[in-house]
Amino acid sequence: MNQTTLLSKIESKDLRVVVLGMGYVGLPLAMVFAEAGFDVTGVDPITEKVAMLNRGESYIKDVPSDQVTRWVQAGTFRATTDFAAIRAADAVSICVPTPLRKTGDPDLSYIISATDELARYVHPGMVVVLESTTYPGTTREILLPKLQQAADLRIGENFFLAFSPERVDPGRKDWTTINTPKVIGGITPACTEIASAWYGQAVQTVVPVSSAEVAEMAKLLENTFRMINIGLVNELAIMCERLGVDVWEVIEAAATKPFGFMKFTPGPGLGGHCIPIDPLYLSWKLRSLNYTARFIELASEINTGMPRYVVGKVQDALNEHRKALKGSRVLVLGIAYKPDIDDLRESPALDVIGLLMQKGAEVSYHDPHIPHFKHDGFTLQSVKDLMVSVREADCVVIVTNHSAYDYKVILENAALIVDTRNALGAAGRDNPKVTRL
Ligand code: SAJ
Repeated sequence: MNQTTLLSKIESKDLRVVVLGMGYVGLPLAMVFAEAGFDVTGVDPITEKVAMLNRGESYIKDVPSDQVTRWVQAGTFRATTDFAAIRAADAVSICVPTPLRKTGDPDLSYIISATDELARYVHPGMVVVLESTTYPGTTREILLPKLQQAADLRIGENFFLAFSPERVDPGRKDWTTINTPKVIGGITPACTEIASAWYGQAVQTVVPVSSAEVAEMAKLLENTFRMINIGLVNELAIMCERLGVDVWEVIEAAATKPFGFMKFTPGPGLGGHCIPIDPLYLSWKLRSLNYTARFIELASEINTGMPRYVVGKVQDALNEHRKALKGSRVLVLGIAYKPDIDDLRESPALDVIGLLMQKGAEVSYHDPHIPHFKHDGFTLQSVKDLMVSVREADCVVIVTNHSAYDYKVILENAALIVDTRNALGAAGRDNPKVTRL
């Protein structure tokens, strides 16, 4: 089967789609393809996930169960742990994790194992799109050779391979998989054309680019941009403290500029599964090319240093009240990596808590979205009665500013507060009980 046959299958929606990885990227994507009229099979190695999906149940907050039920009952979506489903597929999207190893190097094991499985079943007449965030060159250097060894595949003639970065922001309602523009870059122009035609049937806007590397790099720019600007305002907070200037007021003033400026705010560090990780894929790749990505490395150094900076603030605040950090009761408010979610991945709160414990503080936490957690060998439960714990604490540290908190009441009842998010606003400025970043 060649390009013409594939294009007609795409046009007629007869294309049989497989999505590898039923996570926060793959499941919404599978639903968007099903919505567009394609027959979709979700493949995931976790049997419980597969069983839930086949019962029409969703475990991803952005995907309502009735959406899964609709397509399961329509017979156009099912899930399986068996990669052999690829044998009958015409099109495959790979949506697997790309974390970092403990060493800080990229962990491509998920991409490699998915590609090895794919190579067992790939056949002429297929289009494959990698969505997982990775370093420029992965699609061409890792996927293409593995897949081409597998069968009589001629890239751009009877087999099409592209990269399209996922842009899923869990919990966001305004920009979702279907309406967020989708960048797509192929190994060859024909690959870009086929992948764009396929995705163009399902998402509102496709942005074809000239190569897989451009698409891989565009994603890294998106998230490196955020990481570096967050690092900039974190360093600005450190500089403003030395200057005796309120960094929050400075940022609010700068943000009145209606053009040429984008507001970021300082915080206790950088959490999440994207921003702290994706840029390190880029700096790692550049190191292999004997180039040091200094902006990324400097921003990463500043961002990863923020938890220690926050603990220093706690120490100084207690010291002002003739208390040692050692033995003091410190209550951490909010531990998710950003407000109003329950995701702990890479959360700086974990580093803040670990450092406070190392220095001998009696640490407790409260998070309305995270009742308990285990980290680095310790398990903590969210305190039962927030206000009792606020009153009992020698110092309260606002690490994640969930909107569920009544900051006015917390301010009234706390002896001391370190506010790392300007959650208290003006009430926290020039207040002897409050220390801000
Ligand atoms: N953070 C700051 N200051 C800021 C912004 C964020 O300290 O001004 C911290 C957050 O507290 C968090 C970390 O940085 O710990 C990352 O925050 P984020 O707002 O970037 O949220 P993420 O990690 O959920 O990023 C995702 C990204 N989406 C994808 O990669 C598909 C990012 O590109 C989005 O821009 C971002 O969501 C968003 O805008 O919500």
